[in-house]
Amino acid sequence: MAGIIPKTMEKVQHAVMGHKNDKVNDLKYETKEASSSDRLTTDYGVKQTNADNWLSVVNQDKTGPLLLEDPFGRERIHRFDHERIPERVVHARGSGAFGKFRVYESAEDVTFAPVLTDTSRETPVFVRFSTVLGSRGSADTVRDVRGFAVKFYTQEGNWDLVGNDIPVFFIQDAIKFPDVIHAGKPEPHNEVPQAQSAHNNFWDFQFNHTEATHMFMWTMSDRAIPRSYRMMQGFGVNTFTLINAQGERHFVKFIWTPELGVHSLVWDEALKLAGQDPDFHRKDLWEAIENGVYPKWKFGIQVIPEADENKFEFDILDATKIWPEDLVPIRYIGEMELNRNPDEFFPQTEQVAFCTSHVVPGIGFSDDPLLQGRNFSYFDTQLSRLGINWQELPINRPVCPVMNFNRDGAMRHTITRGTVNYWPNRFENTKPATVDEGGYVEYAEKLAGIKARTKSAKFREHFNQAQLFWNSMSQVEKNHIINAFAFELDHCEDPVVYTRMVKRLADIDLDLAKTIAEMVGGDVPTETAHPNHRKKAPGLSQTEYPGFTPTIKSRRIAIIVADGFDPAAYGAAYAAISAGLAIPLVIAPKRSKIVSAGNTTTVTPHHHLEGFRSTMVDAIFIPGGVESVRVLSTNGRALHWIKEAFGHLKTIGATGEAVDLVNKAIALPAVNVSAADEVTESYGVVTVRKPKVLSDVVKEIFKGGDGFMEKFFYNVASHRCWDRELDGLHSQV
Ligand code: HDE
Repeated sequence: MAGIIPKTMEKVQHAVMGHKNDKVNDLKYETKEASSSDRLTTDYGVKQTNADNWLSVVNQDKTGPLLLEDPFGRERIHRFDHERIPERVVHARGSGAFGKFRVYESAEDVTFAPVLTDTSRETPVFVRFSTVLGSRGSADTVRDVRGFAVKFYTQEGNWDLVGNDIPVFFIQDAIKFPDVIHAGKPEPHNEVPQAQSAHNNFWDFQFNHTEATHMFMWTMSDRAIPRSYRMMQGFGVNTFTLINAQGERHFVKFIWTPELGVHSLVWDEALKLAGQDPDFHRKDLWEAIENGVYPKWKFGIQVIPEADENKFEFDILDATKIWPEDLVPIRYIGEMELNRNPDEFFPQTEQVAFCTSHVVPGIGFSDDPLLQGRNFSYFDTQLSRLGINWQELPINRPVCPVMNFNRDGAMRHTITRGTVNYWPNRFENTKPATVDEGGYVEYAEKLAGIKARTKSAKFREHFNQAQLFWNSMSQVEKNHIINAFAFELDHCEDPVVYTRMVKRLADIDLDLAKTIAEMVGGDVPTETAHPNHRKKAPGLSQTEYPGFTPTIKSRRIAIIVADGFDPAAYGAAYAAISAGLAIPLVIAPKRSKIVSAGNTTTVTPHHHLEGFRSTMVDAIFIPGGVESVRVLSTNGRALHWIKEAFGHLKTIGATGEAVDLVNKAIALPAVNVSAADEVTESYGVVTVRKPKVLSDVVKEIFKGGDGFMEKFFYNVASHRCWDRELDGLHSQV
């Protein structure tokens, strides 16, 4: 990653080392540093004198045959041949980080788990974000669900909360997981397409499987193309339970809400980034942590007392249903911060292994049939990926003592002294804990029933919440969902697939179905068996999601210059962007030195216009300068940068002569640019003719003035200019 980003702030690498973090301390002893005083050895410790030549028979300076006896040569190749382990069958592509979790409000009324009640406690965590469908080498920005898996290293053992960025799932019963995944993964005959749901099999399954209807509305929404892992919500999806000191049980859903707000890419940008920068999200997370702009999430719970289990029109154990926030409010009780990047990808991010069945005292399962199946699956999958001793791996082992009579198995590391390896034993060594000692006790749930392959009647209703989701979207989000369906179904060549899917959409909203039928072909439906109930719920729309303070923190802002740029405007903007903890990236026609007008300032750009693309930044700023603007106006790529950023609804700022450059690139009468000295803001394009105005206002910026930079930053913090899209301007340049 080095060289891609400037370090705008003092590097706060691994700052958490200074804090008390039991997991980081635990891992210290496993971590080696390579240094120049080290000497190359084999794995069995013998120093090597030559690491470049396989031992061979040399005859009068001629290269001879290699000798199989060379242990150095063979070890290198054997080790290399076995470097790969099976990638995860789902969620293969991901990236992770260390951090800490703390509750600021005790949830002791509903649980006795110290991780959720002890406000003085800091629990170390490791979090892995992922896509679901793609292979390990696939692109980050594809349309897909994102995994959000958190391992809490608590003093009572590991708690794995293995969630997604979408609160519901495609299926209600684990037995169907292989089917939904097979249908989404590349098709079996030709292994096409990679990391895409836009194909016949995926949509064939969605039609044939009505319980997926709610979930596919979410995956067609902007939630499936996040701007950053740092700007996604996380949901435990399944219903868990909490048990308090009085022995009372509550049903619970877990929610993470990001401090930076919930934001997405636009689809065209996501498509381009998949080729231009397939590691976009991975780099973004790394970069934010290295820059000390630590991602944070609030941790919330939705709680339903046991007695109210059947009070809702949906079954609260059905993972295809949300608990609408107006019925069951989210209670935010804690916060998570990610503040340390892994030291090495493979032993940490790749080998981290999560298990939904790993909960700690005070937290339990419910009878959610999806969760019950997951509890079986995760342990099983770790056996095939990592082997039976997977929990001994440094990243997976708990920070509290582990003591039992599990023994042996491939790659066993722990060496336990003593003469017995069973319980009960004559020494009473390692005996079960009492409740007072913190032993886990299952809740004494009363169970009665007959054996059958069926579920409660409420599980059979599949459209209400799909409608609720659609109705709750803002107009912009509805447009994006329409475009997503139009794209996906256009990639289904089989008319049976897209024709049936259009019919299915009529079960959600007739107008939606009609619009998609027009776009992709198929019969235009005229009636529906499931008219839209028109109800809405809070918290579903991300453009209308409350509760975060708009900020430019960690946003990438390109400053485009060429020789002869205005040094005052450049310097003021660079300083203001850095001060706001955003990342200024200087982009020019070349990466060698660029000199300002009057030769007063020389800058070395971070990238050139061809190497970097507008898709990789959140906003662009162009300072004036007669010569700089003349050069940029004749550079097709520079004009394309501005047009593309405009098309992707990004904030564009320009001062002095650069106002004309923006005008040339965009050339839309509806977009006003500054004609005189005053700062003008129109459709997220912020301009001012007189650079002096800019510098004055920059001085004012932290006083809350109403000048150029403030308007520019306000727009950047608003993420995108939706009005540009609503008025159809984005597609006209
Ligand atoms: Fe998973 N899932 N899943 N899943 N899942 C896996 O476990 C499975 C489901 C989720 O970063 C696998 O270690 C079944 C829902 C995440 O390492 C596997 C069912 C949710 C990750 C598995 C589900 C998830 C996984 C593959 C249906 C959201 C990545 C590798 C009953 C709450 C964790 C692995 C990481 C990974 C099985 C459904 C989230 C095969 C059987 C619902 C974030 O065990």
